Amino acid sequence: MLKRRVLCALFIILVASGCGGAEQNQLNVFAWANYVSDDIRSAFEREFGARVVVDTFASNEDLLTKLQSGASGYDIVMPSDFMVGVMIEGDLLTELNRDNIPNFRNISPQFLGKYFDPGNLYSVPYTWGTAGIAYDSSKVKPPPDSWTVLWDTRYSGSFSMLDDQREVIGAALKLLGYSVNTTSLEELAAAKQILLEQKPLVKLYRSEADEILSSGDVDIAHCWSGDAFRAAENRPDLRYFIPKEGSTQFIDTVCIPAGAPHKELAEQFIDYLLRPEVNAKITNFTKYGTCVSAAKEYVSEKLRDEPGIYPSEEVLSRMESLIDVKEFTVQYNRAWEEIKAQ
Ligand code: N2P
Repeated sequence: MLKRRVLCALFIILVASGCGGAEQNQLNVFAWANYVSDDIRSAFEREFGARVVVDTFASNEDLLTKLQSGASGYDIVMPSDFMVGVMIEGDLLTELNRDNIPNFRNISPQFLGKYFDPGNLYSVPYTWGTAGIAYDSSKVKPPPDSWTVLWDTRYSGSFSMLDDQREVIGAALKLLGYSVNTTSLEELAAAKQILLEQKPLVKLYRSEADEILSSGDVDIAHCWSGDAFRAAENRPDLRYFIPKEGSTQFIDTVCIPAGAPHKELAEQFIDYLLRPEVNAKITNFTKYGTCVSAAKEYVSEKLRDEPGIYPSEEVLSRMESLIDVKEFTVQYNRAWEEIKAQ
């Protein structure tokens, strides 16, 4: 009898605590740093009676590794363009139920139907931007216009590179006049070579460049556009430019991983992000370009007119999107390992 009561009490405790499994209304988000602001998170929590937990990753490859290692418990992930294709092929994403995402219609058509997910069955564009260089204009003179500033011994120990293999190798490839998507072993070897030469000058490899620029840890950073403008709010002398040799541009997306514990809540979250006012708030916070046309009128004027965030057609014509290089990826992996290991 007593035993039964104890068992019964134990059962109630386990049920009340969710059996230690996935919490009912908890949305687990795996995002780039500073992509989901606290006020967006808490506004969603209030409206949907849910809890949102956000973890961050530093590169597409980190995100891929996490999903490949099995049940991650994440409901929302944010791969960039080329990585969406890799993840679809690897059966790592779930098809979206568009009925739960009516605000999908708010997305500008220019961001839809891309090669990595032609029907947008798995991915919703979230934000877009470029990679380039941020520098403190009171310390770096004359104003640089080329990737070569990141090989200039005068700035040894005062700059950072992204901690992202395709972006860092891509910067070196661009400096050499090659495509960021090269599948030539010679071109890749040449890029690796100059990155090995650069390494003693690099203070650190870090994707969260806004943090180290704001804190003054570095005066120059290879970074993504939004991070440069976020840091400039704390350090007004910072400027951002896209090197004359060209660079990368990206579309980051929102997806639901295969086996996500809270798929419907995840779709509600995606729909929420696509409300024009909410999307504008996100853009005002992340300082990346919005993919929601109707959001633009709520985006702060300063950002809307910022050519570093919305570059001219001329600048965009020098940009490349990273694409999946398929079997050649192992060569990039190997080159990156060697660069980081030295
Ligand atoms: C935001 C990082 C931007 C992601 N902090 C680049 N794909």
